[in-house]
Amino acid sequence: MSDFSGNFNEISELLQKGKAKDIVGAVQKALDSGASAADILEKGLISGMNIVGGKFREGQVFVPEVLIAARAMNHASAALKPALAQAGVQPVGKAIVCTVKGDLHDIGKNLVKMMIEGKGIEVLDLGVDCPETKIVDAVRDSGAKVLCLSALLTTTMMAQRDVVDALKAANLRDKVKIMVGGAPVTQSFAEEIGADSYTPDAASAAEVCRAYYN
Ligand code: B12
Repeated sequence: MSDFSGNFNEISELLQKGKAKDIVGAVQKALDSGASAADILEKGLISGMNIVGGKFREGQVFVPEVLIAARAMNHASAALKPALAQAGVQPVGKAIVCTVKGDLHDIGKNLVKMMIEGKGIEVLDLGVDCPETKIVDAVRDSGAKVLCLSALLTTTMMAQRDVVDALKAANLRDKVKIMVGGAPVTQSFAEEIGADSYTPDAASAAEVCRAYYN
């Protein structure tokens, strides 16, 4: 395969600058020149977002810059969606995704959603800041076999435990496989709260999720 690294750097830089319109063109250009959607996501978009995250941590950029980068990320992800999805495949089943209560971060959740859809699974997206009651109702009513909970804050990851407990209290724990993720979440935390699985990124999340339908 030829070297697309120039495109990946360009995409990463456009993301860091929050150039929402230009990044869609750059993503399309990379796809047209044969780069895979997974590489564009990892080497361009996520690596750019990680740089923004590092600068945010160091106090070199602030919330407005991060929001502008996040908007560019959402535009670029939407442009990648057709390439990630498998056209014309009958859904094998349904999954629920959401970001837990108190947490507004949705970029990772949206990527997990897209990658899962790309595996031919229908996704019910409950959005961000999602209370346990809404999740319990969705598990009861939707027939989804897998529940994916995203949390980006050390404080809100505790809400993942609350969801597991709320499902137990509603006698619905056995109805779904619970997957947890987000930057602060770990395998041992997943085990501690009684979730079924943890994975560190959207691609592996989609693999594990798909396996639950076999
Ligand atoms: C973008 C961002 C924001 C944006 C969010 C915009 C949006 N629409 O999402 C805004 C500006 C709103 C924001 C606000 C805040 N943020 Co913020 N934010 C970030 C930042 C820079 C990037 C997060 C991101 O999108 N990463 C890229 C995605 C692709 O990665 P990801 O979410 O981790 O997802 C991947 C995996 O984790 C996994 N995954 C995700 N979900 C799931 C689910 C399942 C089931 C599975 C299996 C896998 C999985 O797959 C994804 C793709 O590979 C991070 C820093 C960082 N580097 O993480 C800080 C960060 C998360 N934020 C932080 C903070 C402190 C805040 C605020 C409290 C700031 C403030 N003082 O107001 C608020 C909180 C708002 C709230 N209530 O939620 C801290 C959290 C510290 C902590 N440990 O708790 C971080 C780490 C920055 C820092 N270093 O200080 N933030």
